[in-house]
Amino acid sequence: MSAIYNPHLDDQLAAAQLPVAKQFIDGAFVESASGQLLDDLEPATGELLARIPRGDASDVDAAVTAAWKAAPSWGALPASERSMWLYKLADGIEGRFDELAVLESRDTGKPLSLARTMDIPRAIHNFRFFAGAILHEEDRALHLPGALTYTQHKPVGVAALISPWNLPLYLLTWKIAPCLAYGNCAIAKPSELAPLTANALAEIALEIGLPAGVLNILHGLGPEVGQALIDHPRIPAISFTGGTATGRRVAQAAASRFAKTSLELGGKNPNIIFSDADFDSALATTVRSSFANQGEICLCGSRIFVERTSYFPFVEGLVDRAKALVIGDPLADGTQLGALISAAHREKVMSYIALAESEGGRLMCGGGIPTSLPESQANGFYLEPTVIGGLPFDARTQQEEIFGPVVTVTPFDDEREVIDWANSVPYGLSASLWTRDISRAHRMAGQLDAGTVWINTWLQRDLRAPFGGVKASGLGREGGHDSREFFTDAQTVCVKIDL
Ligand code: TXE
Repeated sequence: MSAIYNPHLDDQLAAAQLPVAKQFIDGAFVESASGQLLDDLEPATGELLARIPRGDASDVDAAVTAAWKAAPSWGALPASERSMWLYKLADGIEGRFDELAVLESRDTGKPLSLARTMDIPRAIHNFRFFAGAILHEEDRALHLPGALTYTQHKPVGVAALISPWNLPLYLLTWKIAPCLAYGNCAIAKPSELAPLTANALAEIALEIGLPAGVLNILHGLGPEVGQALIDHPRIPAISFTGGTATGRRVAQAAASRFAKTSLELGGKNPNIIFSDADFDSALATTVRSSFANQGEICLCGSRIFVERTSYFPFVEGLVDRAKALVIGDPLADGTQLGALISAAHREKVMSYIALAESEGGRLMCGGGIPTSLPESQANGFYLEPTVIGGLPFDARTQQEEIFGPVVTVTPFDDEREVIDWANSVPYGLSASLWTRDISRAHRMAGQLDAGTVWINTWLQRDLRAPFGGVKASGLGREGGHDSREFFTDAQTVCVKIDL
């Protein structure tokens, strides 16, 4: 959690020798123009973890100047050379794998095992995927009598990349990798709540000698440095992942100056489980899609609809498994659930549990702060995995994004009903559908308001596929060719041929 710098925490930091991040501008680590700092707290303990610069519009100006200075030569490099730089960044992350996994776990409260199996491997994969992808791009040639028309993809130049705290390095590199790969320079802003692996990535860029200005990383508060980025007249593209309310601000700021935007926002994703599904597999995956990363993944399934004939055994299984999840020190072996990102976020999540009860919901497990934690974790931002039943599909708890280890369960009777309920929310990021009836699976997939539909699985990703949401879950797609479309402008060239 970030807060304005508290000098009393200085001694703690010096004693622990923990990182002090800096702005990374024009290939060098520098103080922010304001000279002010923010405190970065460790969610598992509530104690100071690091300090970061409190960036502002002056830092943004400096980064924009550096990025545009580097852009022409970076964009002119052959794809094979940019590819090589991306491989070097991937190797650099891999070379510091253990350290980065610990940093990510401590900065976010997520289990170290998850950082090791998901966050850091995916950050490496993001760079390697786009390093390979740009070697295989093709443009179109269109033939008419008397004319040859062809397309070419020109880099947009400089892009702002703004990411959230839940999957810090994973999501930041999902933006940085294609941005750089397709010939642009980046100004990346990690969340102020989990900034440390981004700082480590800047160290890696420096170590490998990435040309100055190609990757700039700015720290600070969203409404300050983030707002200055989205308002900046010389940033033609903004890729943003975060909350829907912030996404709306980004869209408004960008629209006023016709900047390109890609917005990946919140979700309220349904898991739909039919009685003919593989029960054990549906149950095991639903436990994961409910509580992985403490439920703080935009793709988590937070509304679980189960066909009435299987409802009781399924919910009983879900509750038993939720109760058995090991919650506690993210760094300890065997921990399955760590701490939420901040005290404020835990309060928000808990306010939804209270809301659910006031709406007539029944708490089937969890709902409170765990009481059996060791003293070292007593001030951490933990919350029990929580299952709530008995709510109508249109209760606020079933409509609004909670973004924590809280799910609702609801029985349904037929396909039409559950599609209507699934589509009743303002969001449309993903859905997970469980059935052995192939026709039903395909028929329903097309009817669900969701950017991604998983059938008998969850969170499996092919990075060539478009990723994004509909409705309040966002605008635009990234991944594979869609990332290329976003980070470049297609230009059409028409040549007259004398016949
Ligand atoms: O996200 P914000 P917050 C949801 C989740 C959560 C809610 C708010 O429901 O409770 O959003 O979380 C930067 N101009 N998700 O407040 O504010 C900010 O610094 C430019 C879903 O933490 O959206 C950070 O880098 N940038 C989500 C980034 O935006 C601004 C993941 C995201 O922060 C800015 C996280 C501004 N005015 C939360 N204000 C998902 N879909 O994965 C903030 N930022």
